[in-house]
Amino acid sequence: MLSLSSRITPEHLFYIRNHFPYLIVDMETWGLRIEGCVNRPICLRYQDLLHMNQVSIPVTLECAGEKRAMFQPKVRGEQWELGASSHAIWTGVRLVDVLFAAGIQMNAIEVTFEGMDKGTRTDMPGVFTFTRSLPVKEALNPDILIALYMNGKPLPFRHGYPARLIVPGWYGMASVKWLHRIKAINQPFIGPFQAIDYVYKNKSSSSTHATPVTTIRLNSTIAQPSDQAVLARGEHKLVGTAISGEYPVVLVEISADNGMTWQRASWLDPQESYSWRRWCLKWDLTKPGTYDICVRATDAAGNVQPELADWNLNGYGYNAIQKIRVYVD
Ligand SMILES: Nc1nc2c(c(=O)[nH]1)N[C@H]1C(S)=C(S)[C@@H](COP(=O)(O)O)O[C@H]1N2
Ligand SMILES: [Mo]
Repeated sequence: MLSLSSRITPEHLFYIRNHFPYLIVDMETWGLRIEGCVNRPICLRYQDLLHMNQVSIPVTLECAGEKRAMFQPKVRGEQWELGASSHAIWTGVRLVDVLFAAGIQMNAIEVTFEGMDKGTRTDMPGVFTFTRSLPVKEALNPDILIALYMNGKPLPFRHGYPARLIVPGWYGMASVKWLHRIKAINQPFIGPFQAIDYVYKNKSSSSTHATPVTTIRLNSTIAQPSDQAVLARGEHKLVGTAISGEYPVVLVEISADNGMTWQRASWLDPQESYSWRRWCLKWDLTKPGTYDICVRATDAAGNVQPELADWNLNGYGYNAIQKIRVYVD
């Protein structure tokens, strides 16, 4: 389910995705360490972070597995349909400020982010933390936050308290929760949540040809009405979202005849980097029957959502034009 009564998702409806059981954080001993290829390794306590310059940025998080259930043929993994996407205003310290405070060295090529949660995997022995990396060039993006607040309140525990990374425009896996260690490294990071999971792979290509999952693909969603809904005759409102991590979304179109003719939807939200844009369309239903409704988004570079999503083994990045069927009695 998608909640769209406001642009910001109410906290109790914000999606949650964890790879491991919840952990216990001891704030007496908690600190955020910045180490590796840096001139001055540092450990910032919660109070230190609270006293640094704070920045607020609205960012939509979307799981790379959102809409996985729509892939044909089906793929393994959580069968997300709609709802693994939510929006909040995040406040915290710019990652770049912290990297410069520690004196990141020229020889660093990536920066890793380690969460405190850990556990086992089914595909290899050992205990792993949820750790991800970003290329240095990305890590220096001034919009990446070490977030301490969500919608003006201290980060809820389920969303990564005391601190989480927010990587705007990227799928959710990049935004590491329960962050406690940042390390600049001079070789590629190959942890399992980087090199095994969150790569686009298909059957024929070897793992060396797998490409990492990064930015959110151009995508739009119909939240209302839902698929297979039975509607009364009269006026209805179609409502949904559109987003892309690459270019601004400039157009959303709806078809009520399975893609034969298209109508432009109106925006409920202004264009804003990194944020979903809600759209709506009034629809007057006079004739009973079965309607195949489609929604497609277009970005500022002229890209249109594909008819078919790029099938991949782990079912990431589904962004085909969404189709639903509704019945009018
Ligand atoms: N430490 C840690 N961070 C994590 C994860 C995790 O399991 N552990 N899951 C990631 C994934 S896959 C997603 S989609 C987002 C979900 O963030 P949310 O639970 O706050 O919505 O967190 C990311 N950060
Ligand atoms: Mo995710």
